[in-house]
Amino acid sequence: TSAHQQPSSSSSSPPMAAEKEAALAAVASDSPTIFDKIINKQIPANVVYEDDKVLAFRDIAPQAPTHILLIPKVRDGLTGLSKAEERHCEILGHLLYTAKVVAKQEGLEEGYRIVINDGPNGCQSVYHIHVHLLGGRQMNWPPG
Ligand code: TR5
Repeated sequence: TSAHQQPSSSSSSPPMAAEKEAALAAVASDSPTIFDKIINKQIPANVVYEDDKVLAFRDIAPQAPTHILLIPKVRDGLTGLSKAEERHCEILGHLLYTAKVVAKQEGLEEGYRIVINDGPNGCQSVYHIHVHLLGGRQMNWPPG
């Protein structure tokens, strides 16, 4: 989709399946991502929560009435969950706890879903770890 600013998604091309786009994104998984520009305020984002370690902002292509991404401000090798090492335990816990705080802030009393896509099969398209917080509608199971 146009939300994913990958080289393959020029406006003249037809929309690409998310799965294919995710596979292409994995090729350059160690490069800076669009999220660095959001952290550095080079491009705007709709920020809903921020502290010294974590930034939370609304997804540009929401898949639910509430769709927020939570990211660490410093990637520190954490391109995805599969790259996690023991030193990342604190930030991983902080991301999850912050997801709960933001869910409450967003009024998601009826529940919500937390998603971390990893790698091509997980449909990951941005290689800076992020937690999706989705809510405001009934989620389905199994997921697609
Ligand atoms: O597919 P994964 O799990 O990697 O999730 C990446 C998410 O980043 C998708 O849900 C995209 O919609 C979202 N995304 C991509 C861009 C973007 C964004 N959310 C907010 N703002 C964004 N900007 C400015 N640019 C993007 N390319």
